Amino acid sequence: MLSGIQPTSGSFHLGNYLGAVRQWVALQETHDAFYMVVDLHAITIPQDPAELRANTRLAAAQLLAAGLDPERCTLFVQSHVPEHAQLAWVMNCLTGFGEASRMTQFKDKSARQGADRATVGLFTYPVLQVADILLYHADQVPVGEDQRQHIELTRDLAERFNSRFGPTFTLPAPYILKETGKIYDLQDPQIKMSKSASTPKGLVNLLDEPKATAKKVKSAVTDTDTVIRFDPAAKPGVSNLLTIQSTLTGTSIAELEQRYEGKGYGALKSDLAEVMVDFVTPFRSRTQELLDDPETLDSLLAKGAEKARALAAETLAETYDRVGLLPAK
Ligand code: AQP
Repeated sequence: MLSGIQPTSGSFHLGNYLGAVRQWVALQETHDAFYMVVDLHAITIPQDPAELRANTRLAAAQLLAAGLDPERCTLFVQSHVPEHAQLAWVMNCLTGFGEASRMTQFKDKSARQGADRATVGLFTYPVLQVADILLYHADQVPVGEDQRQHIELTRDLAERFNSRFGPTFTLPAPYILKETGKIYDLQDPQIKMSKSASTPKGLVNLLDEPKATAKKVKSAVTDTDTVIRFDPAAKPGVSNLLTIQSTLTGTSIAELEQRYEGKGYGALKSDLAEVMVDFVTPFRSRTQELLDDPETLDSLLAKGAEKARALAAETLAETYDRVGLLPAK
């Protein structure tokens, strides 16, 4: 099991948490899990160096605050394990230019940046993701729906490598929950909640002031009807709110529909605002406590990198050997 999150935005948003991180916490109990803060992915878009460093620690602190336990999983920073970039080069040499051009995340992100400003790093970042996954022989990758295409690319490249050079890599499968694979923007429930595409009012950052979060939930876009029913096609806004509430409280959607029968959207929003405040308040203080002790955080990340590196170095050595690179004496 392997997954990663970018240290780009400072705070994680609700989509990151419900789509990915929440599953990471659950899966550390049942799997040999590797989780990382993907700083090499972050620099595919211009970053301020001091902010990137601070955000990398902040991302690690948020993962621990969300429930990752370094005794139960391997948590590390991607750039601390140089084998990621090394394997990515080999994988770049197996990837078709047209194949990489079809990645929709690249198309979206480069369109937002402007074609002239998008970098080659942004173009090949799905291939770095391929290397991330293959290094650990991950068979499952817990992510949001927006990453499905990259897992498919990973399977294609693993298969290509295996058939050209002999069985080496495990073919991974995406681990995407139907319910929370795509959390939507609160103001525009047709688009996914995203740090770069959402408006500030549509994006719930977990480290925001709880009061501001409650306000965003209360002003979420719904529809002109009054019935609280889960129907993503006809009622995307209400369905998104039901999904969030159901996941955070462990109450089924059917139960929530029953609870709000005959009640208006105001009741749902005000309950959800309360649920959100109860969730983010301890999350924020736990994150802050972890940040207040950067030495412990750094040494924990160093231990994670050491463990990850042992496995990654083995996979890279085998890959180099299969490809025919002459070993250094
Ligand atoms: N709206 C979402 N619903 C469900 N899952 C989501 N993820 C992201 N948005 C949603 C999942 O979160 C994990 C980490 O994603 P990332 O490293 O790409 O983090 P990010 O850059 O903060 O995510 P954004 O907001 O989606 O970035 P942009 O705006 O740059 O595209 C992944 O597993 C992802 O699927």
